Amino acid sequence: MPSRDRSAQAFRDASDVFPGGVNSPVRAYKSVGGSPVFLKKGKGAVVTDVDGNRYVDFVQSWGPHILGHSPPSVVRAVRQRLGQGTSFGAPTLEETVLARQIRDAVPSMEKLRFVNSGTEAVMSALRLARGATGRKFVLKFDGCYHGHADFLLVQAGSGLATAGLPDSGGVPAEFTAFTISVPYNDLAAVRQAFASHPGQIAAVIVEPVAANMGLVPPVPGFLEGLRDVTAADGSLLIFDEVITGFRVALGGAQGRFGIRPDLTTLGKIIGGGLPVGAYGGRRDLMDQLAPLGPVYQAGTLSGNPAAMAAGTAVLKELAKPGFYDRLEDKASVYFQALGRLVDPARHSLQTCASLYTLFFTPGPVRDFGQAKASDTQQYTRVFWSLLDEGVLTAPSQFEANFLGAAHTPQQLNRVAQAYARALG
Ligand code: KE4
Repeated sequence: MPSRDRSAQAFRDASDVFPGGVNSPVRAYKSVGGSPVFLKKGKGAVVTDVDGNRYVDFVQSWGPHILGHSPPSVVRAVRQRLGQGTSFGAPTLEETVLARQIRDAVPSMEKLRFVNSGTEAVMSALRLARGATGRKFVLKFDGCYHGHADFLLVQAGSGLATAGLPDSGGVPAEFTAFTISVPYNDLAAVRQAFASHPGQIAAVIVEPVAANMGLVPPVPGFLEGLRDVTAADGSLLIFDEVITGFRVALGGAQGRFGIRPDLTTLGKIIGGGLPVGAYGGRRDLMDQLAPLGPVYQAGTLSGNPAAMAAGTAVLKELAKPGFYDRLEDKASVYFQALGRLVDPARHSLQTCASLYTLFFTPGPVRDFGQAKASDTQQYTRVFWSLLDEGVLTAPSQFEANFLGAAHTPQQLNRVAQAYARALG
């Protein structure tokens, strides 16, 4: 059993100054118990904690590190940029460079704007949707998480699901009165919501591959149905691709599944681990933003040059021929190895591209209700067993795990063996 005494002391110290000892709830290991590891460095697929323990990392900062930690080209680009100044509050060339890379890969984003987080991107996109349509209601899906804007903390996934919080304190009922939440993958429920609110729903926002209740892919026809229902009602379709963007394909889930949303939100990968978010879409919508139009959104550090430089370096790598084929070929070998270990009567392994979740409930898991039936005590037991063998997975059943280019077949083979012992 590796010593994690320094992490434990660090957690005690942090708990004196941060609520729960962390700056984001899921990091506190509340749902798996125990004391979280404090990480010191990352290189490739491996992270090292403050006790010197090394782990093959599948959290990957919750998605940005599709290339692995500290990729040389990214570190070089950020170092070079930082030496010229960290932020100006003025436009820089780097913003346009990254925006053009994004638009080349995601053509539905005819215009876009950078912000500093996924939360900001989603909050801004929904304000724009309401401003452009003049409608009040927004429709989301149970178990999906779109950041922590007040009106979206309804049946949300990720840290709220982890904490068993269907909603959040501090959000007056009036703030969520125009938020409709229905089960994921349930087109009938969506149609019913539109029938009950004809011409009143500004937008449907969806994780095109849900990754915040554990990994729940869309059933065939679900995304196409959302596109049809919203178009028929004059409502907007927003793909929240903060996780899936540049993850499940260079063109994101919209490229993988061939659906063109009206607006898209991005984060994580496009900043290479530095704070960034983006939202964009139809030109006629985006041109309603200040300073052109009446919908306001702003940010001191939006388009931060170092984050732009990091994003550009990452997207240059991702655009190289064969990147996603190689990643998914490697991932599918690993998933097949895991698949041979699971007992369909007790587990379900759900994957999409380089994302996966092992649920401790028979599958398929198609929505939040089914995900919540998972045996989180079994999840916890396996989490700690893997951690003790040097494998860092998501410290919550209601999160996804991330593979990247840096995970080697040898590491993945060793990890599969650790799973075999943990599940044995
Ligand atoms: P941020 O504000 O955390 O950058 O992004 C919010 C967000 C928006 N949309 C989707 C689909 C997301 O997954 C997220 C944030 N993802 C979680 C992990 N599931 C962030 C981890 C955390 O909260 O610490």
